[in-house]
Parts: sequence; structure tokens; C-alpha cells
Amino acid sequence: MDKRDVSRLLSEIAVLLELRGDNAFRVRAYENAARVIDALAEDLGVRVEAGTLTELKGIGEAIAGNISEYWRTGAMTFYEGLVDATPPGYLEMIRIPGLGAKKVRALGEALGITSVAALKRAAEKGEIRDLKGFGAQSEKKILKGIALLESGAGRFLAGAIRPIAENLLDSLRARDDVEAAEIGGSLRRWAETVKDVDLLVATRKPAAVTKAFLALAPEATVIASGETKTSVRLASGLAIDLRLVAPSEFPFALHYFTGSVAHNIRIRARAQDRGMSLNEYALSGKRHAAVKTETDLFRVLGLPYIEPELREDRGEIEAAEGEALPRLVREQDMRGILHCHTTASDGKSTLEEMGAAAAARGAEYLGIADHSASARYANGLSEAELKRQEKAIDAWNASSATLRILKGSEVDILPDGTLDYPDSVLERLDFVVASIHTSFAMSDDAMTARIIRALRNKYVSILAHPTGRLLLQREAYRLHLDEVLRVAGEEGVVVEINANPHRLDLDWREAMAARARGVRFAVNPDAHHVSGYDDIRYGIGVARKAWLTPKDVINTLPVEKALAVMRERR
Ligand code: DGT
Ligand code: CA
Ligand code: ZN
Repeated sequence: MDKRDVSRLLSEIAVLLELRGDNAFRVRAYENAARVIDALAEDLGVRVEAGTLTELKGIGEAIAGNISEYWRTGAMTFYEGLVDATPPGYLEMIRIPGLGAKKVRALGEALGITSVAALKRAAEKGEIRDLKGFGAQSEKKILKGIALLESGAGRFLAGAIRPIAENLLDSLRARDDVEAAEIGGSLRRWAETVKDVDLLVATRKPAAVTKAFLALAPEATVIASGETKTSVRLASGLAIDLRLVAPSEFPFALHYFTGSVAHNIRIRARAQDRGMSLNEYALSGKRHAAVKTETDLFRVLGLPYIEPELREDRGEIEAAEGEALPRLVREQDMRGILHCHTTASDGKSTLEEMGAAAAARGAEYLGIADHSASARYANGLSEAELKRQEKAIDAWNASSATLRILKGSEVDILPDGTLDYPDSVLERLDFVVASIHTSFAMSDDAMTARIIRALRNKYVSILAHPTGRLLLQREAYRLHLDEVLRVAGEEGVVVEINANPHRLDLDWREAMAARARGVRFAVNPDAHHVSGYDDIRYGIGVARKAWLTPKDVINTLPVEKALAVMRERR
């Protein structure tokens, strides 16, 4: 068990309390405790043993007792009691985007609805709209939410799954009887959501490796286990497929199980055109040099190596053929981190902590962009508070020789398209991030006009999370994205690829199209805690999927050049 398990359980308790209509104060206390534990820098076990949990702000006696019980025994009586008292369908219903605990309870109590399927039927028959607190609009919203849930059904956030897959990979690679091991499938292609984990191992001892793999996930349900493939399912519902091949088969299997299906089909046809036949395990037909790696496989087919991120049949085979593959941006190319928060607004790490952690990662500059004044939801900074932060940044810069902190702000784009600080404030800042956090429910025309008006403000450097989507949770707000991106390109406003694995916004498909029209990008962690820097890799994954090179991403520039781009229109 680690602190993430504890934090997750505390969040679940908050939801369960809400579902039974418990008082809001208690709900908030558990939500808060979950955040505190998640952000804890020290060893949770040490605190449990020492009995000092209550010294943490936000952890009272009751919560501390529950955490200790869970840590010591792996179970929590309080949690189990709550689960028993909650109709099982409620937890399924609350996963419908836009449907809160209060409404779930109201539906259960008034109409006896305790499953998503029953809710869908009732909404389709128009039975929800007459319920107190609902209406025709919210009935429509419920149906839309169910559709969204169904479209993401059975998929997982890649950011939540990758650490699990990498841990398994490390353990497998450490074995002497494993000659090679890789993650395949959509995860290797850095897709934003994945259906399952595909692991691939080259070994001469499949039985021993299979046994070791099963021991790595002792609580998993075994779906199937044979000589060449073992599938297990974790408690979360995530399936993990382990495929075992002979070392000589590995490059073919790795390529095949990396996909995508569309890329594979094209590659197989290419082999056939050349008088060869390609399958998961071998290439046969014409005589050819030994294929030991994927690079060899591509070479035999007359192509340079194609990076997994590009294998979506979006022109990568043609580009490879014409020696026109892009030199994709890498995490090591990044010199600067932009768009980060601190405890001044809704962050959990201080300015100094954020600075020290950025320097420790080797960053040359860090752009702080806390929320603006009207952002009540995120403890936005008043003009006076912003000024105080500017002073703190001056002090940092006067004493740090390695990392420069840039003064910025994440300024709300207000419903009318004006910005949340006057120009006289914005002009003092090194850079300005503009984004939408309120009034999502506008017509597409109004939303487009709103954002474009903000883009025309010459102080705006970066448009952050341009569509507002939350993967598997919330759709993008309605807007004419093409037009917004066209204006961003025209105005020279940098477009963010928000690296938070819940967002990954701008989407890679859109970024790919926008790049062709000359839009420049920033890959930003939107970190609210020092641990948020680790998300940068997911943003890089998106950038690479969009074919971006270091030139397309301003974080690769030295600080003066990055500043020049962000201040170009002043
Ligand atoms: P996912 O799991 O939905 O996130 O996406 P993938 O791409 O990981 O799909 P998955 O796990 O069903 O299969 C892994 C790879 O195996 C896939 O990317 C390509 C290969 N593959 C699966 N089915 C087929 C197929 O019918 N034809 C070909 N050519 N390749 C396939
Ligand atoms: Ca897969
Ligand atoms: Zn932010």
C-alpha cells in the first residue's frame, strides 16, 4: 500500500458520504484529507507508526484513526460500512459526467432509479424532466453524459496506466530469462486513453516468465494463461496481456502488437508488394538480411525507423519513404517549464519549492502563472497579491544562478472575451496565459468570438487548454476550433498542449493540423505541485504524436528567445 491508495480511498469516502446526503463539512474534510495525503512529501507509514497524523493540517482524530486502520490492516471499517449502505448502482451513476451525488440520490429516492441503464430508459421516455430540480435541459444533459460514458466505457487514462505498465516492465526486464521486454499497443503509441496494457517479452523460458508475471500481480484475476499469452484483470477492470515469443520473433511481434491496426495493414501490404509475407512472428518469402530489431524490419521494407507515436497511418509511411519524417521533439529538448501554479492560488507547493524542483530537473526557466483575481474557484490573486508574488520572484532571481523564474499569470477569459486583469497589470508580466474556466455553456459562435477577442489582446502569450475537455469525463466546450487556431496562428499566440493526463488539450490530431498552418506550441504541465512536473512526458507524447519538432515547441528555446516569442506583439 502507498499513500496514493490511501488518498484514493479518502476521495471515495467523500463521494459515498455525499451520496448518502451527509453534511457538506464532513464531505469537504475527506476531500481535503485526500489532497493532503496525496501531496505528502514524507513517508506516510512513519507518521502512522508514530501516531502523528493529526499534526497534518486537515487531518483530525477520526480521519487519522481511519487512515491508521487502513494502513495497518488493509481494510477500513468506516469505508466498508458506507459501501454496504449505498445502492450499488449509485456508484455507477455518479460516473456519468455532469451528474452529481445530490442528483443521483434524488433520482434513486424519487423514481427508484439505481442503475445507468434504468436512468437511460427513463430519460429517453422523458420521465426525468418533471422531477423537481431537473428539467428538459438536464434530461438532455443526462443522455449526453451517458453517451460520453459509454464511448469511453472500458477505457483508461494512459497517464494512470503507464506507471503500472512500467513497473511490470522493469520487473520483467530484471530477469535473466527475459531477453527483451517492451510495452506495445496504444500505450507505446502514447495514445491518450487505452483499452488495456499489451506487454511483450522475448524469452526461451515462457513457463518461468509466466509464473513470475502472475506473482507480480497476485490479486489479479487470471482470464487466460497459456504458452504464448497470459491475460489478467486487475481490480480496477484493467486487463493486462502478456505475450511471450522466442527471441527471433520479437521484432515482428513488437511491431505487430504496437499497431496501430491501420499502420499494420499498410505495412503488411508493403511487404506483399515486395514479394514477402509478414505476420506477428515472421517475415518470409524473399531472401533478406537477418531482422533482429524493428529498425531492421523497417529497413528490409525499404523504410527508415518509424517512431511508435507516428504509427497511425496518417502519412508516416509516405513520409518515411520520402525521407521526410520529422525529428520529433524529446523531453531532453525542453529548456523551460511554463504555466505552473503555487500556493499563492490553488497550488500545493510554494514558489520556492516549485523553483527548487524545476532547477533539480535541469530546467533553465520556470514560468509561474497563478490564477487571476476573479477566479474564486481557485483562490485567484488580487492585484496586490500578484505584486507580492512579483517581488518574491525578483528575490528568487537575485539569488539563483541556475533557474530563472518568469512572472506570469493564468488569466481568466471572461464571458465577454475581455481579460481578468487590466492591460496595465498584464504589461508588467513576462508572459500571459489565457484560459477559460467559467461559463462553458455558450453557443459555439459566442464561445469562438469570446476566445478570439482574448487572442487579439496583444499581451496574451499562450492560449491554455484550448477546448476545456477532461478525458473520459467532460467534453470540450462547443466552439469553432479551426477558427480559433487560425487566429492564434495569425496573431502569433502560442497554443498550449496541456500535459496533465486528464486534459492533453490540445488534442494531437488538432495539433497536427494546426502545425501545418504554422501554429507554435508550448508543452505545459499546468503543475499544481512539484510532482506535476512529471506530467511533462505525457505532453511530449502528444507533441510527438502531432509530428512536432523542437522548432514547433517554444519550451525548447533559451529563455530570451522564448520571452521574445511570448512578447512578440507588444
Ligand atoms: P487499445 O487497446 O484499444 O487502446 O488500442 P491498441 O492499438 O493497443 O489495440 P489492441 O490492444 O486491441 O491490439 C494491439 C495491437 O495489435 C494493435 O495496435 C495492432 C495489433 N492488432 C490487433 N488486432 C489486429 C488486427 O485485426 N489486424 C492487425 N493488422 N493488427 C491487429
Ligand atoms: Ca491495447
Ligand atoms: Zn493552470
